[in-house]
Amino acid sequence: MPLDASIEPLTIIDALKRSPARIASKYFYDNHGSELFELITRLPEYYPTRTELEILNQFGEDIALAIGQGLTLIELGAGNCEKSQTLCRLIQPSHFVAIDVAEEFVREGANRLRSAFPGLITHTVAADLAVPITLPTGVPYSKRVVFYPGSSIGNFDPADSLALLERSHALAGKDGALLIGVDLVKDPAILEAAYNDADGVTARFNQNILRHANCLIGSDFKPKHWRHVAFFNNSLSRIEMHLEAKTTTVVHWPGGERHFASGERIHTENSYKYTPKILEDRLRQAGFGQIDVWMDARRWFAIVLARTC
Ligand code: AVJ
Repeated sequence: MPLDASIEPLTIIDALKRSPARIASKYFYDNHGSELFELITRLPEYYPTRTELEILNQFGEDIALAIGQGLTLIELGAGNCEKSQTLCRLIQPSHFVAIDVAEEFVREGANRLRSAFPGLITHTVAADLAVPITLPTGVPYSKRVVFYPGSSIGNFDPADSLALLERSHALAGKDGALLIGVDLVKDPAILEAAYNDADGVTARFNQNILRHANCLIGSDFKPKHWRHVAFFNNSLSRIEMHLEAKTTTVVHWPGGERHFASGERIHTENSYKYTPKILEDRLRQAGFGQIDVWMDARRWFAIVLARTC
């Protein structure tokens, strides 16, 4: 994890001292967390990943036709680049740029992609999507398609998601587009099951953020002492994940500590669920023009192509 040691630990500690305490969800993704997330994507309860792939496969030709050819594919939060594999087969880009916070992980993904598509020029960028992204020199300016799959936009609250869409618009450039996957509002029981899987993988993923925090700030969290809590917040249209102290506990780090009462929570994630209408409105607000939407038959997930004007 490429972290700026002079800034990041302070941010984590500040958020931990607040009431309620928070740990930003980007800290899920150390290497172990990225592996756990990969396991999540294969859980029977976790429908988003497979539904998105289903849409890509079912409507691949339409999507490819709408996007066009000879372009530069820029994937945000690329992870293992598995989805780009499918997309690259469909649209045959000339360049591929993978951007992710987990540097090692994304390098491996890009390497796999390069061997699957000889001749494809690939770049990797280690970056946090919460700040403006600078691309390496050599990335063409024209015909850029920013790919943001997996409903990763769900982690951003409405104001931040708008900012992210605006940055994507800028990144895509003049004759570019954004291809984005979003999880849709549905029966809360289905949503909640996806974040409370029977095998407890999501619980381990949630608890792992504490181990990662221990590495980053030298704290002494004991992950097993924290219960995984996930529920749908209907009024804010989001899944919330928290870690709840099983007993009264004090967490220490060099230069500080925080007392937690039994039952007190640390908020670790929001995962916003969209309606197609809300997403389209936000895309227009961010400056996008023509919009195409593809959905699975159950309307659980949407892939949206938004063109820059
Ligand atoms: C990667 C943010 C899309 O919100 O569904 C999965 C992360 N958290 N299970 C999501 C996640 C718990 C995931 N995103």
